Amino acid sequence: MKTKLLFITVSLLAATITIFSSCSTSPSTDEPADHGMDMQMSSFDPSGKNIVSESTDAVLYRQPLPSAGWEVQPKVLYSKRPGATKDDKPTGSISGVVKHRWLRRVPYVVYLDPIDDAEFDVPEDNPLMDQKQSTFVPKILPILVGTTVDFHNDDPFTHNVFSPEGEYDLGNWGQGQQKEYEFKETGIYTQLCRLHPQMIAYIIVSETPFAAVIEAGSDGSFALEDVPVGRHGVRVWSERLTEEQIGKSYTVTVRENQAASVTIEP
Ligand SMILES: [Cu+2]
Repeated sequence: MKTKLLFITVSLLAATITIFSSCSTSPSTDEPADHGMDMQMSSFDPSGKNIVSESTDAVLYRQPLPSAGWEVQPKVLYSKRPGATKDDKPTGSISGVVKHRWLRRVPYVVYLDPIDDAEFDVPEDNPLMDQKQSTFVPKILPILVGTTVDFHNDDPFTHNVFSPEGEYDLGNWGQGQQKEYEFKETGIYTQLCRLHPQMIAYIIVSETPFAAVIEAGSDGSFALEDVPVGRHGVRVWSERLTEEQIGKSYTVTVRENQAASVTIEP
């Protein structure tokens, strides 16, 4: 009974904050309101599967976002080149843009569907998922399946890393220390810290090394280099997209030494 009362109280509080923020900070009616919440709620869904609604009260645990500035800056945060391919196929590039209104607020990632007869080497240096000022950095990390990620703690206090989808808990460790984990299966892995419930990041494990993170607040453009020629499917993921939007594949044909363009409008 106490739990239920607490839930109702918290929900009412959240609703109040949401209404207040919507009135005071939303820059225009068709933009998502930044309700500025940075708290974990009772209906927290670590799988992310239920976080599909664009109504503000359905999204409960995202990172605080910069309140100042709505200017759009073209910026690709992360553009990944493949490790050495095992054969010498001719390549081209993909130049694209993601158009979706939540791009003003959260990062997106694009990645390629599996490529027939292509094998890729995992990077020699493990990519890093850092914990800095109680934030995972980066918030989205795309990797090739089989890659080992280093989890590092930069803060002068203890952090933890666990993932509901990965069913791993790497334990707790202090400043300057790190642990590693090998991702043997494709999928979206939420990264959480048991000690700081507001901390969240995502590791996107796909079957190719071709992926790009599109920073929140950017113009949505991205580029994928050294892609083998042929027809490819491009997919997009963000914590704000629905299962249906995540499930869509956008076909693009890459020709040798040419840039194929694709527009992704989830
Ligand atoms: Cu932590």
